[in-house]
Amino acid sequence: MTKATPDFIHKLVFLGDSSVGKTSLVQRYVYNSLDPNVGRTIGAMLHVKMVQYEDALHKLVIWDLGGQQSFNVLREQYCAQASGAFFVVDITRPDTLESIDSWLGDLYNAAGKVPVVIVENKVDLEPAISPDKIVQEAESRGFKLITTSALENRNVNQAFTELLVEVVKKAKKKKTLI
Ligand SMILES: Nc1nc2c(ncn2[C@@H]2O[C@H](COP(=O)(O)OP(=O)(O)O)[C@@H](O)[C@H]2O)c(=O)[nH]1
Ligand SMILES: [Mg+2]
Repeated sequence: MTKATPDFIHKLVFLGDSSVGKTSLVQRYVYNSLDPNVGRTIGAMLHVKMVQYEDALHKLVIWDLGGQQSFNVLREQYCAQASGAFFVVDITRPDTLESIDSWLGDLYNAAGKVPVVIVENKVDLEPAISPDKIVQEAESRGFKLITTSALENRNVNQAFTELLVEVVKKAKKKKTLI
């Protein structure tokens, strides 16, 4: 078997409050499974996925933050050198959208202004946040927005594609891909 050598490597980080579904989204995307007993992650877990996009092989190194996410120092270390980030919202919990500024502050301090995709997760459940509010939040910041269900495997691949597209677009602008 030939070993695939990636043309590009991107660090993608998952941001968002506890229990919004970060680990479930990663599990679904990388392993196409959902461990029903997925516990609260301790530390940070790295997962790797190779993706072919625009005639190049991209290695996605996906970081999933664990239980100590409330400590800002750790958050910045976690975000360092990130190429892009997901901000995950649980549509049944309005407070998970309110925390966006705190998460983005840490991301930008650590990694600069990298692309962000807002992920509205748990769309299989009854929403407690008005969709308009999330749209407005995304539009005002120029972020892509995608609705997902890790449970029902809805739009999970698309979320990663959206972020990869944005990351590649930004890298091209900086001419680092040429
Ligand atoms: N109904 C529903 N539950 C979900 C979904 N995604 C995750 N969950 C559940 O939400 C809980 C927290 O998920 P987890 O991935 O551990 O969240 P994390 O703390 O952000 O990593 C678990 O019980 C998951 O099974 C979803 O799309 N729909
Ligand atoms: Mg987790």
